[in-house]
Amino acid sequence: MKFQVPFRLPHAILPIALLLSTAVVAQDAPGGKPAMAAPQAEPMHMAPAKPKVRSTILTITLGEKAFTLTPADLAAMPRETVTVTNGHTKTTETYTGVPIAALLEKLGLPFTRPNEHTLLKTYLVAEGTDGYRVLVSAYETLAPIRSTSAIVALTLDGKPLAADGAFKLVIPGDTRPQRWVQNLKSVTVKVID
Ligand SMILES: Nc1nc2c(c(=O)[nH]1)N[C@H]1C(S)=C(S)[C@@H](COP(=O)(O)O)O[C@H]1N2
Ligand SMILES: [Mo]
Repeated sequence: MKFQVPFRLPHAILPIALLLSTAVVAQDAPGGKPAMAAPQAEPMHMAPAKPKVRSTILTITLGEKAFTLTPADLAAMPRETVTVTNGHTKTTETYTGVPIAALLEKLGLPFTRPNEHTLLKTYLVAEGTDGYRVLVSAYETLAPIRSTSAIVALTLDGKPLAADGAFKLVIPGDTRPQRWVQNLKSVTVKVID
């Protein structure tokens, strides 16, 4: 097929047009860097301000409702075991602990049909003793939704968590362990308006 040029551009127009387009790009991107920075692979997080201290007690809160749980309290609750790949160490890890669903149930939010929409607009702020905090959607912690439970782990490969404290949040399916809060000290549950 023959490409038909509708009219002949005067030879001077093309360089001028190129110059103009360069000027627009330069205005968008001071310093010659692209205006939209490419997503960076590393680093993904900032170091928390407070030192790491072993977690020994877990506080769960939803508005006025608050519970403090000891390792023995959690060990007495129904537990689940999850096998995950730690994207950081590239190893397979087996954690046992209490599903977040059980904590939500304790706070009056069991996964039932009448609660489904509330759970869809509920989030958790999980905090470590060092002040490291992450957000998790309540819905994505539930086994009926993601086929595996997010848990408050008590043991790793059958042994206590050692340096990771008494409790560690483990979210199976995360390809990086950034949300696996070590030395977990609190889970604050919030329902958006
Ligand atoms: N309390 C707490 N938990 C945390 C962190 C942290 O700084 N504090 N770092 C996270 C990050 S960024 C990673 S990669 C994982 C893995 O930790 P590791 O260095 O023990 O493998 O822990 C996550 N959990
Ligand atoms: Mo990390």
